[in-house]
Amino acid sequence: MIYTHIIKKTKKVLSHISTVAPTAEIIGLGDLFECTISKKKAKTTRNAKLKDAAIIEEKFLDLLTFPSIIGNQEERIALVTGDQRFLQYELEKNIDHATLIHGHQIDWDESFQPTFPPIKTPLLFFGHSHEAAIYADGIRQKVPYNIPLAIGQRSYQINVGAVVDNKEWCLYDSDAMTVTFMHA
Ligand SMILES: [Mn+2]
Repeated sequence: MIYTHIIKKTKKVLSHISTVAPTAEIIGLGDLFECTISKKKAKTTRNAKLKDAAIIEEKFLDLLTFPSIIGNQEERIALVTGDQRFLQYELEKNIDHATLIHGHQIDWDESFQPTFPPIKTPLLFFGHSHEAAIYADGIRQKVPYNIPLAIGQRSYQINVGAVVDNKEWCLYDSDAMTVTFMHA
């Protein structure tokens, strides 16, 4: 069962969130699923069976009780299967002083340097590459774990990291205007 470890990690993150921030609203940042058909093959694949395009497990679906942004994986699964359920997620979400997108909406050059899209909020949160990262006005900085970072008047672009590899998530307090990188 390939998915057992993903379910385990997702449960650990959700339980950590409920311990640390029981009243926090949870929002996923995309790529909840993984398309098992490659990017290259996906160009010509249509009407594939869902079981051939993604691993979908009831036990995992049961954990997804929160809204999410759409990721490139959901888009690819929808493309190759025609299954519209994978397009139910929002492309962008705006919350207090923050914009949420998936990282495939950012331009990445060959050395993975991002050009962020123009947004109206000081904070941009995204997921995509499985590595937490923080950019202050576009310049990458060291990720501070477990320490609330005061946003002040700056603009930050924040990759919250991945549940699947490192059980990472980010706590954003929009009243205190702090961001805390977390490891479950
Ligand atoms: Mn992605």
